[in-house]
Amino acid sequence: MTNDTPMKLDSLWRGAHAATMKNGLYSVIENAAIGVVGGRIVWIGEEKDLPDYLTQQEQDLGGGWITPGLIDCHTHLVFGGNRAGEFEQRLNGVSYQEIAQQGGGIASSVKATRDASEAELIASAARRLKSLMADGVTTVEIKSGYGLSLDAELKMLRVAGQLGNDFPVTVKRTCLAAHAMPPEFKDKDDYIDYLCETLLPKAAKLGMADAVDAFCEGIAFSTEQVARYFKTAEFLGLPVKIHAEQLSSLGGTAMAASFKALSADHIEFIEESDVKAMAESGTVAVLLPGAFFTLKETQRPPIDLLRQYGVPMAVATDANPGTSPALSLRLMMNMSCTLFALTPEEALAGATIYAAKALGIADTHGSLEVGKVADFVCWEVESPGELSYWLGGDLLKTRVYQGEKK
Ligand code: DI6
Ligand code: FE
Repeated sequence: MTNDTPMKLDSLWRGAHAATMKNGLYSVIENAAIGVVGGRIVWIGEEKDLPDYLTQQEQDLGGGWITPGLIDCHTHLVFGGNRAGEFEQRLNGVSYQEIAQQGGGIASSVKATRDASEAELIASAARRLKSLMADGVTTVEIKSGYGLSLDAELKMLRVAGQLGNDFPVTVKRTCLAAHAMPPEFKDKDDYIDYLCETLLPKAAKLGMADAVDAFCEGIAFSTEQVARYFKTAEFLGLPVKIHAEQLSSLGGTAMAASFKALSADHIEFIEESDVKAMAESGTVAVLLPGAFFTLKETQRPPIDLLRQYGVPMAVATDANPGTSPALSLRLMMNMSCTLFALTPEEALAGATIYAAKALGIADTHGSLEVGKVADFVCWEVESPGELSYWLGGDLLKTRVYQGEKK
């Protein structure tokens, strides 16, 4: 830029290297500088190339690495109670299914969530949200799915929205009403009818869901039932996502791809034809190593096939009280490397740019590029690979949300 008028910035950030994650790669800028106006990045490059500028706020980050703010694209952060007791039972040899038959499992979280007040749900979810934020998360997706009635699902979605108002974090809300069977219904098709006729239209009309999700599994809903529910979502203009092929291969992923699903999540049991369908529909593969680990699964998602077909891979916590009580997205990045053989670069792309794509917000979030929202983190590390290397710990130095230190 050879312009006589200096560029006017709200803030200028310098003093660290940046892994911008442009195109899903580190795309490193050494000795980077980032100029922000109105919460958006207006300039990014090497500090030595900075044109003349004026700003009220110049911040020296004091070394380390800057990355995009982390994006947790799959969580069930809002729920009543917890299931630590079931964890102990499982360690003593009681199976997940036996626990479910005794009224535990998802049903116990549904009861506790229905019984909890909004204030109680906000307070318990806020603690979990703060853990994610302290470890670099600036955008989080939160699903409903422990309400399973109009009132209780809307309560969960309202709580999720309130968390986004109360904290410096962007919340994307997903309606997962097709998660399990509520006790009032005996027949799965009847419940799906209720979701299509009543619950989804109401949630859409109130603008309380950014997307719609379903659990497609033998213990939950069939491919046909989920397809019917997705048709309603499509009619209402809501994008879809799916929990599929986690424990068995039912064809949910390929069906979801036919609806141009934003993402198919878990997907341990997908086959080559599913991967091909995902590549064609632009569906992101969301890997959830926390649930894989907790359930002691052995079938890994087919990472090589996903790479071969160029399907973008995201990594998320799946934070939930049953199968993934995970509160660090960085730990999930580590586990995606250790358990699924992702590279640390793929893991970081999976928690930034491809997580943004899984939420349909990659045009504004997930990488450090001009025009994008200025959500970024400066870490006390010597290389970006360290983010996937440490198991936990406190690496965050500075967290910037929409251009402000928060
Ligand atoms: N897949 C899971 O692993 C969780 N939900 C889902 O659809 C389980 C949630 C729970 O056990 O509470
Ligand atoms: Fe989940």
